[in-house]
Amino acid sequence: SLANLALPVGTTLDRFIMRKQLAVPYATGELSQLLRDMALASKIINREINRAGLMDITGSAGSGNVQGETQQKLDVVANIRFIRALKNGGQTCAIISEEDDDIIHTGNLNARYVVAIDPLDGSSNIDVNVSIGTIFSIYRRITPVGTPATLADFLQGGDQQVAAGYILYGSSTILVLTTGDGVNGFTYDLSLGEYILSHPGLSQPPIGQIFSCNEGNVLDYPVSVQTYLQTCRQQRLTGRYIGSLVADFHRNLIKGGIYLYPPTVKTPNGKLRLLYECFPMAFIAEQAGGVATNGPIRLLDVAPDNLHQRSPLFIGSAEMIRQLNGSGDVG
Ligand code: AHM
Ligand code: MG
Repeated sequence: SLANLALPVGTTLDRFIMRKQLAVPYATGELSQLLRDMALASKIINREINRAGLMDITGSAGSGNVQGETQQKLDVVANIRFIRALKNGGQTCAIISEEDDDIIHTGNLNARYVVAIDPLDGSSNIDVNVSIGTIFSIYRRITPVGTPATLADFLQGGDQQVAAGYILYGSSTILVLTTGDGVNGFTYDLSLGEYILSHPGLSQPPIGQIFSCNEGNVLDYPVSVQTYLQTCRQQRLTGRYIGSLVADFHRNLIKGGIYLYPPTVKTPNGKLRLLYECFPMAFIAEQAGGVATNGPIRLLDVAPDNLHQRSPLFIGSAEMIRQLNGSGDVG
């Protein structure tokens, strides 16, 4: 049938989502609408990011703030934009965000989905014009439609994600998405205002040349991780670390590589957040043929017990994660 045809490079995201929906019998289109809402919000964020450098310049360039409008940090702006888009879109009953302590209820009691989001990750990179990203994860609620969502909807576990994705605001903007049958990348065409399928069926090379971690913390890493990193150096692999998870992950996904955020003595659970950083990235990695662990176990098998909990993360090319595991107990 038409729905099952492989879609060519150049297909718009909207068309791609529509075709996917046609392939699922009795699909209601609610998830499709939610994905379109996410994409729309990300276009707005993209616009804000691109103007950010000019925001506090007033005067001759004439691009200053509208009078009386107070300056807000970009990650706060992104948070507001995504929440607004998901509220207005109507398919999301509740959201958790890195920017908010508690569950955000959208008022859409009849909506079937909940969303966990890091609206703008890598915020330490904003002020220095380095790539940043958005990470999101979508679940079908388990509480009854018509009632407020609860913690249980968000703590279902990584294998229950129905979709996950990220947007990398880099030298170009790209949205990478999985709904559980592979991974596709859509590059934003600013002139058309559309995401265009540019990276169909992404698969991560099983082995690569790149290792990515914060070298400044190495002396606090578990011995096994230090041993593995020493092998990377002996093999003259390439060390690359941007300090933006989305950018580091994306590069390694395309080129092949491993990203490590290990536990340290000071931070035994690492730094990254399980629900809106590790889970979505792990889902995408596995769908692209990569592997993600927290050290001892498969990352998607970690049972969450808290909205903002942290987890160590080892993610990337399958063979490299295997070698890491071979160097001793991690974590
Ligand atoms: P953030 O959510 O406060 O931006 O922190 C997450 C970021 C990741 O994007 C990145 O991989 C990591 O923190 C870098 O941490 P570090 O500076 O400790 O290496
Ligand atoms: Mg973050």
